[in-house]
Amino acid sequence: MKKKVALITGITGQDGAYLANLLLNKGYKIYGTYRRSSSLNLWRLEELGILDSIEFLSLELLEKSNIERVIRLIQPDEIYNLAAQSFVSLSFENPIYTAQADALGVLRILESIRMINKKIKFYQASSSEMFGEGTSKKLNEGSRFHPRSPYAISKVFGHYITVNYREAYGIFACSGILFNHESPLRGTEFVTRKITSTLVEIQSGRKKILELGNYYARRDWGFAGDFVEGIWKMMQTDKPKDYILATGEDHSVKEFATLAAKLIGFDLIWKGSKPNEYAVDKSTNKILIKKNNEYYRPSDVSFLKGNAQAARKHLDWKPKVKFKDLVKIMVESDKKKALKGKILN
Ligand code: NDP
Ligand code: GDR
Repeated sequence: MKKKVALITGITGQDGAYLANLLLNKGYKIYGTYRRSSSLNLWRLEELGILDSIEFLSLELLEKSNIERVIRLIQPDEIYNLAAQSFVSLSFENPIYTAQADALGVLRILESIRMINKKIKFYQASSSEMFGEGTSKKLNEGSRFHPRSPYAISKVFGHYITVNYREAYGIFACSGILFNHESPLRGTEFVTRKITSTLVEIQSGRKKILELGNYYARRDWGFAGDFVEGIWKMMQTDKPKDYILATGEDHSVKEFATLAAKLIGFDLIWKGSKPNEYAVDKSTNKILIKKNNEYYRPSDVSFLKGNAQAARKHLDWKPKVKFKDLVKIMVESDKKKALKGKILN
């Protein structure tokens, strides 16, 4: 039988690497796209040991002709659009670039599919950030969007344009509304990996302190390896539909940091009062974690928790890795890297 061909935009990112690994195990031929730059970001694919199994093509979300050329050339069966300016904080500094990439970039791909071959299946990486502020209840596919950042607003456009191309042109186009998912391959700008990598570096004497923004924010954190399975399952159904992927549990940044510190071997004591609490290492009495206003966002989302019942029912998907194990996996990986003297990128 002919191998299925998948195009993964954003293959150099966290989800791109895990998804490529999954699809390779399922026998796909994988084309992955990278941004042309002076230094290629291939460490995740190297860590998974799959760098040599992927055909690379350069693709920039801002260039329609570039996108069209890539799709015409490889004629994929499935396109997974994971590429995005994905850091919420940065979207406040670069809102126009973020909208170009995360909103119009999606449309450029969909338009190319419409022109070239409407049979190509399309997956869009939508985000729980689209729900924004509102409720501490579990959110489902019918919950209202109230996006709170240029990133989230761009993702809302990407989401609805995907729905529109499905409804208007009959393209198999679906969105996964994914809640936060983390791993040892997470970028160190995101809070979970910032916490595990910095605390490990403090332990090995390379850094002195961990400075965070709003550590009372609560998120529904899962493991990226589980979530890419759900992404693939969405693309294998008879009828395209949008699904939430989430664990259904919420924890605060403070809880994440406290557990990570404990697993690394620090005995933390939290002192002071909200919102100026700080954590001291009991054995040295030195401040280990403190607040830095620089990491606050102009408007943040304080609580996100998802209900993935629909994915469970229709896709037979459920996350396997629990919060405590996720923190442990990330801490262990960073400890191992630090022991080998590696840079915690
Ligand atoms: P990453 O930030 O790790 O990866 C983003 C990828 O997009 C990288 O490969 C990056 O390339 C590429 N990219 C960025 N800008 C452009 C551009 N202008 N043109 C082409 N490629 C570009 O993100 P994740 O893997 O964590 O997330 C994957 C997708 O899922 C993103 O769209 C994100 O918004 C979305 N998402 C993620 C969630 C999560 O918790 N991880 C939750 C919900 C949605 P380079 O390596 O060169 O920077
Ligand atoms: P998020 O992830 O914005 O949810 O977006 P991030 O880890 O950046 O922030 C989560 C929460 O932690 C608070 N926070 C800090 N965040 C960072 N990065 N650094 C800090 O020092 C810090 N201190 C506190 C934040 O304010 C926030 O409330 C991620 C990305 O992967 C998106 O692309 C994706 O769409 C969403 O998850 C779902």
